[in-house]
Amino acid sequence: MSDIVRTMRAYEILDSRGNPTIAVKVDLQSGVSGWARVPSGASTGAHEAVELRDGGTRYQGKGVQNACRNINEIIGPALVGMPVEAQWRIDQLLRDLDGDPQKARLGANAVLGVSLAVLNAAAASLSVPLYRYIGGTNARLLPVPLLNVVNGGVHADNNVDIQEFMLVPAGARTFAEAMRMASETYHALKSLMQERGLRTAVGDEGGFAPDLNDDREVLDFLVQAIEKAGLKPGQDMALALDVAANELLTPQGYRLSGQIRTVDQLVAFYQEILDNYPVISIEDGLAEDDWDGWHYLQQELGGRAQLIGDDLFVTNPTRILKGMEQQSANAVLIKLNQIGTVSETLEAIRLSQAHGWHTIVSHRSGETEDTSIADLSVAMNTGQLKTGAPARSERVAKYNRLIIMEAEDAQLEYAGWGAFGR
Ligand code: 2PG
Ligand code: MG
Repeated sequence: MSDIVRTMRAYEILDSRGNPTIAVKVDLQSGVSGWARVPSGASTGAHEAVELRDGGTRYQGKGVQNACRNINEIIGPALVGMPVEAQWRIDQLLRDLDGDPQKARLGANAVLGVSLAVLNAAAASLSVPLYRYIGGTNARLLPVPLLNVVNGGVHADNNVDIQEFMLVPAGARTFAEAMRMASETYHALKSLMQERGLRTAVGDEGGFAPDLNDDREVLDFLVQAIEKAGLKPGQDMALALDVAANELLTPQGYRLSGQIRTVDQLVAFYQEILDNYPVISIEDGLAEDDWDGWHYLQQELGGRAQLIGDDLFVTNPTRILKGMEQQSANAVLIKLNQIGTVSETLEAIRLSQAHGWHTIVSHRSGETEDTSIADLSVAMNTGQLKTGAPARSERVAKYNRLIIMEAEDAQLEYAGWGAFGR
C-alpha cells in the first residue's frame, strides 16, 4: 500500500546568492517526510517556466511569499490524501491547477518545490536512495562532472564574455578520482592566476572571475593549469564552454570581445577554438530563437563537438522535438526548474536519449544545499552533470553526494569518455 500525502508546508529560505527561494516539506501518513529546495537562474531563457516573485521593495522584489502561499493554501489541500508514488498523476494535477503553459499562475518555483518534495518523500517512504527510487535497477552510471572554474558573463563582475569555462575530467577511472583531478587543477589555476597578479575572487558558481584580455587567454590558462596538475589536456582532462549566447545578442549581432559578429563569424570562432584547445562541448553557442543559426552550427561542428541546447530547449519536450526535426544540436541541458515538474523533466531526458542525444543534468547559478540533481543524473544514466566549481558548499554538496554513492554502491560505475561517445 502506497503511503499518502498528509500535509505540506512551504518556507521562504535563501539561495546561494542571498535571494529568496522556496523550501517545501511534504509529510506522509506514515510519519516520513520529504524535502525539496528550489534553485534559480540568472541567465534565464525566455521560454522557461516562470518563477513567481512578489515584486515591491521587500528583497528587491524577489520575495516568494505569494508562491509559498500558493503551496500552503492551494496546492497542499489539493494533494492531501494522494498516493505519494503517483508522481505522474500529482504532476499532472499541478499542471492543471496552474493552468498556464509556463506555470506562471502558481509559479514554477512553487510547482517544482512540491513535485520534487513529493519525489523525495516517496523515496524516503520506501527507504531507498532517491536515485534507486527513480532509476530502479537500471541506475548505473556516475556522471562525468562539468566543473565551471572560470566565471564570466552575467555570473561575474569581470570583462570575460563567455559565461562558463568548465573542466571535464573524462579520463578519470572513478568519480572520486575525477574530483581529485578537478580540485588539483582548480588549485593549480588559482596559483597560476596569483603568479600573474590576477584577482582570484570567485563568481556565482565558485569559479575564478578575473579581468582578462579575451576568452582565449582563459583557455590558455586552463591548459596550463591542467599541465601543472600533472595531467594531459584532452586525454585526462578536457574542457567545455557555456557561451550563454543569449546574453551576447544585440540588435546588430552577437557581441564577443568587443566585436559584433554574425552567426558565420561566431561559428568560425568556435571552429578555431576546437582546432586549438581540448574543448569537447559548447553550450548555447547561439541564442534561444536563432533556429537557423543552430542548424548551421550543428551542420558545421556537430560531428566534432557536443553542442548543447540550454536556453534553446529549456528542458521542454516540445522544443526538444522541434530541435530534432530541424537538426539543431546534439545534446540537451536538463534543469528541473526550466520546465517545473519531475515528470516532464524525466520525459525530456527519455526523449533525448531515445534520439541518441546526450543529456547533461545541471544546477542553476542560484543554488541551495539540495542534492536531488546528483541522484537524477545517476538514476537516468545521463553520464554528465554540471554543477559548478569544486568549491562553495552549494556546488560541492552535489559532488560529495556522488563520491559517497560511489563508495557505497558497487553497481555504479564512472561514465568516463563513454559519456561523450568516445
Ligand atoms: C546555465 C546556468 C547554470 P543560470 O546557463 O547553464 O550554469 O546558469 O542558472 O544563470 O541560467
Ligand atoms: Mg547555460
